Amino acid sequence: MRIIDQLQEQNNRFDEAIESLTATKKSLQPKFLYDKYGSVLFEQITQLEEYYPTRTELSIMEGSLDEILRHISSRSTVIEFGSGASRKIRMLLESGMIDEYVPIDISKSFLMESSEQLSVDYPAIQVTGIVADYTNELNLPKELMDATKKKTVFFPGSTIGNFEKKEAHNFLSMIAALLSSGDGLLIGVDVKKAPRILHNAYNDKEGITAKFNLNLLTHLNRELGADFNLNQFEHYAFYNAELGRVEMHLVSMEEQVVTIGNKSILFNNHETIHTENSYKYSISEFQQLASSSGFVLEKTWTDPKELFSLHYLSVL
Ligand code: AVJ
Repeated sequence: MRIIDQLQEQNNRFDEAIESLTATKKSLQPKFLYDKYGSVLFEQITQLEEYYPTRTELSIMEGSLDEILRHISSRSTVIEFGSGASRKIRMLLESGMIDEYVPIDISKSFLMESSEQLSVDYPAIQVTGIVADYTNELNLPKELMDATKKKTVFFPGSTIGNFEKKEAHNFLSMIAALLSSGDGLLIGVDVKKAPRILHNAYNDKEGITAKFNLNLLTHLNRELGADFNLNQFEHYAFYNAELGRVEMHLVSMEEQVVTIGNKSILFNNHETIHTENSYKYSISEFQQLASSSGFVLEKTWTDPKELFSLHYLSVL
């Protein structure tokens, strides 16, 4: 097991946060949700009754595992973007068909822990963890991208939904360009559905999603020495049917000034910080996006209620 840390070079990554917080419409990129505690809170979200994506994707994988593995084929390398707790990848690693696993995650401590455990549980598999922010430029070590080896990129959980449509196209095109002919992408995409189900999935009764969203401010207080008072902000999430996305915001519950370094940022009463978009796709919308980004559609799997979809795409 080895860990390659590409994030330490990106020492300006919080400059983006200050920039977007001082823009006319305040926002913060969802990657700032994932410090160590944020990753732990997200794992808790995946266990919630209201948050159907994770268990539905797992059930789809369980139901079609043999077929999925036939596409991935043997002695292959699997590169996973945003690896998190790796419950899904374990289903693939169990098959014994994968030689090398390359998890890529922005949370170093979370990645080291999960990579350590995986290399203990699967001693025959070479685990190379990469600490990186894949929404920014990504350069994977040459030896991992050897064209003679079959490679599959695994991008589960509908994290593709965090990208604006144009960015999603660019990101998929970047992956297609990284891969060689015959390689593939196994990607999970949340499907458009009744607004009430989507609303509930991001406004759980236990308030874990609210904690996850507010923890972003604790992350900035720690990393930037900011003085956000979490009691003066509130979680707010809703489904924007027109744009086909769930939006998460943090609402300023009074007029207040937050200091970050030498910057003072004024928040008007009820002004929001836009912290995440989670775009939802109909099956055909996503298939169009994938084929316009350099991929060939091989197979699409869904659950009986079409709550979630999993796609295997190949590169010509
Ligand atoms: C990890 C980005 C797929 O958008 O559903 C969960 C993150 N945000 N609850 C999603 C999330 C609020 C999740 N993704």
